[in-house]
Amino acid sequence: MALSSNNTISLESIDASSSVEIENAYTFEAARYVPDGTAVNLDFVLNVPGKRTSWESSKSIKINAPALGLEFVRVNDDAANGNGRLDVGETASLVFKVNNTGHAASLAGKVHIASTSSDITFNTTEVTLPVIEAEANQEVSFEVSVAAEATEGSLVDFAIDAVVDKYNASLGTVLGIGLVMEDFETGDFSQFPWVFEGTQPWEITDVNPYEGTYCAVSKDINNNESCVMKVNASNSSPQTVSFYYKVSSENNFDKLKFYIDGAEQGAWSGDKPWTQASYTLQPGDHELKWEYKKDYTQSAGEDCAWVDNIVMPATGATLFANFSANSQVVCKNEKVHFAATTENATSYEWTFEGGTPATSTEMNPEVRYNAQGNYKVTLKVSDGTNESTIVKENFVTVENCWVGIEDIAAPAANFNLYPNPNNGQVTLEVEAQSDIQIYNNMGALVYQGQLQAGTNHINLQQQAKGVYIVRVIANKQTMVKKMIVQ
Ligand SMILES: [Ca+2]
Ligand SMILES: [Ca+2]
Ligand SMILES: [Ca+2]
Repeated sequence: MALSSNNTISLESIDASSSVEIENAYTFEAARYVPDGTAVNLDFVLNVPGKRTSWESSKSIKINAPALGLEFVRVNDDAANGNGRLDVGETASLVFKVNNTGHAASLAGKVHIASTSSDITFNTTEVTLPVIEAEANQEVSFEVSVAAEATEGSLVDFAIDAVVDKYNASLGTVLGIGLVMEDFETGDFSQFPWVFEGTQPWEITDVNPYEGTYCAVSKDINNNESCVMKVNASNSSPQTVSFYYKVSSENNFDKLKFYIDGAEQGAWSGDKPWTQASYTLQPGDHELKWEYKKDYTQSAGEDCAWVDNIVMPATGATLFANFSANSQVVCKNEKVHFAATTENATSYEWTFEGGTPATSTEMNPEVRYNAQGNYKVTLKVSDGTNESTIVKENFVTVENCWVGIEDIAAPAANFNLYPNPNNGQVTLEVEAQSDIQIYNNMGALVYQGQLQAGTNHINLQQQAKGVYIVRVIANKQTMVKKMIVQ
């Protein structure tokens, strides 16, 4: 933050036991990027001519700024089959929410989307983001089409980046295409490699299925007997397994039980109509098992259990390249910190259009750009077996925050600056009224104001020691000098 007005004001005399209030005594300008809630300490010194003592006081103020976050909301396929999922050959909208959890409204910006999947095409990869008030949010949506050749039950990824001036947020999300479902409509157990255990297998029935013509039903068994059917599933990301069940049995004693990897997840008995059950599967290989088991005595109802519409985890690609950056709008030669966010990757191949370095194999490289423009970033990752590549067009915007120090010849804006190095107190001499901007070495504006023809004094003692770029603009000409505060 910089004081953009004179940092010394004069006071008239103050009567004993009284106070004066000075409105708009100081004005401030915050840098373009300041994290929300950053504390700024202001020190005040009151000097009275002729008095040896000075009075000091401090005040800390917080800077309000936007703070952006992104979340996936839903698949809007109301214009297609309306099942809330992406299906093979379908065109739908992906809805995301940009949250501004900060204490200041965000400026208008943009949201980009990309995918590593060749089964996905976007109507547009960039949408405009309007101003978002503090602690408010804005939904944005992207129209996507799923190729007719896409595999039912495969996974696709989406990488979303919101950019609002120097503030940004990134999100990666993975969705399944269509469903891998056992609905027993083959009329047998041939669709999946079912295995049967217990006293009796399960069988297919066409009596009162949950949906369609068929469902699975446990076979007629005696006391102390069981019917078991099980199938293996494999998923690379946390996913859901769900199914519909129905029971008619001796309540609390003869039960339908569902197991994941041998661990009981649910048990139902008595008279239960068709009901959906849903469980999360952690990544890995899993055994899904349904068992109807009777205790040692008594029977009730139809003495069996039914299962239909088992939704298995989606399969397919296991590796999705994605990355984020600390800032997507930077000054020339400002460092950009990239971070690969792909899980399970073991190697990284970055390509930075217009960047230095132009390529990297680090997980989290740092890159500078030396010319104004919008640049593409490509990341290819590998886990030793699979590869995945994501291309983000116009990912980095490089601004000409200051003119190159070495390539200036601007007589109208010529100025003297001394002493240099200095302790933060600096004198500037200009020939005509000029605008002045001072940037720190991260490209952040720390001071701006106007210089009058002649001698001007600027106090930067509240700024950190280091190298500053002083830019003076007069008569549409710009002159830049380097200044060292020590
Ligand atoms: Ca759908
Ligand atoms: Ca069915
Ligand atoms: Ca019983």
